[in-house]
Amino acid sequence: MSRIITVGAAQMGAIQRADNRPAVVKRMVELMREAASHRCDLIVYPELTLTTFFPRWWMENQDDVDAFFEREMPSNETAPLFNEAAKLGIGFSFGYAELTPEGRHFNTALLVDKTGRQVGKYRKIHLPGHAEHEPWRAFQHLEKRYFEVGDRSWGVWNALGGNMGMMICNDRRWPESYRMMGLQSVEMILLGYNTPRHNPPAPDHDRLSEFHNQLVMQAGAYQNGTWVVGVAKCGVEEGCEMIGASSIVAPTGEIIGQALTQGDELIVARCDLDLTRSYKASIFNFEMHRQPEHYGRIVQQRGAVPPEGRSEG
Ligand code: CDT
Repeated sequence: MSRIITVGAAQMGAIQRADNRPAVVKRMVELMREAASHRCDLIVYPELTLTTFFPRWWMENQDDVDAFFEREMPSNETAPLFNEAAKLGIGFSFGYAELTPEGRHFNTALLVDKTGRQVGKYRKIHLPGHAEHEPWRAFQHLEKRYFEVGDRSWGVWNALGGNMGMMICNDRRWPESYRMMGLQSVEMILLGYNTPRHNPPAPDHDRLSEFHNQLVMQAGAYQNGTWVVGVAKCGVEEGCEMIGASSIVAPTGEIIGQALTQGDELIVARCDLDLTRSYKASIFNFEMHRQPEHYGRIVQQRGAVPPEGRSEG
């Protein structure tokens, strides 16, 4: 048996502060047309696709912050994307900064099916970075200041012929994100990211940025028997370099398609959702092999010391 979803991972190059939403949406529409020419069922865009990655700046005026947020979806500015998708009969997923009618701020991803129905919404749970101004950094990473932690867990939606889930950027480094969806029989995880190469508190990690990106997506895919579509916003944005390497990862854990550039680039793969079956039915048959009743006991009976208490000598 095979259940094929042809997916396009729409990596986006840098979006500068002066680039307005219509210009960004135009780039998204161009990638969407290219995806349609490859008969894609679904196109996936990055985290916070519509603007530059604004958490890199300390802003004191809330109006300046809110200018990066969307109060409605679709809006006049994003309508061309929704209209083009309906015309082409293609599903899509993208990330944006969401300002709710109640005034709440979330880092959000949306899934729209081929009929234009908004089937799923996810609000980022693992917000990295910091909440206060840290002037010693070349770039801030103020997600903890500008967003609330997502108010709902990871959902899985039956759409486009399969069980679809979403996570956002830093979520991909945490096994819990994949497993919460794995436990709901997810077959394809859509994931956008903005990852600066330089991590100021741990610069020794910088040379491993792409490796860690691949490591977590490949492990998450394999350990949950799911496809993972990881899509970057990358290139040099306002002087800050962000990694690319957008990847489509099979349930085998293998990367079957990867971007080569640091700019707008579409990678396309025919993904058989039935490839998830042998993993879900054998080595990762959760029903048969998981032992959650034995996971709850966190003990230090073997003398483990928390890192801050460890003697370096
Ligand atoms: N956008 C996002 O979540 N980026 C983080 C950067 C971590 S370093 C503060 C990531 O995990 O890629």
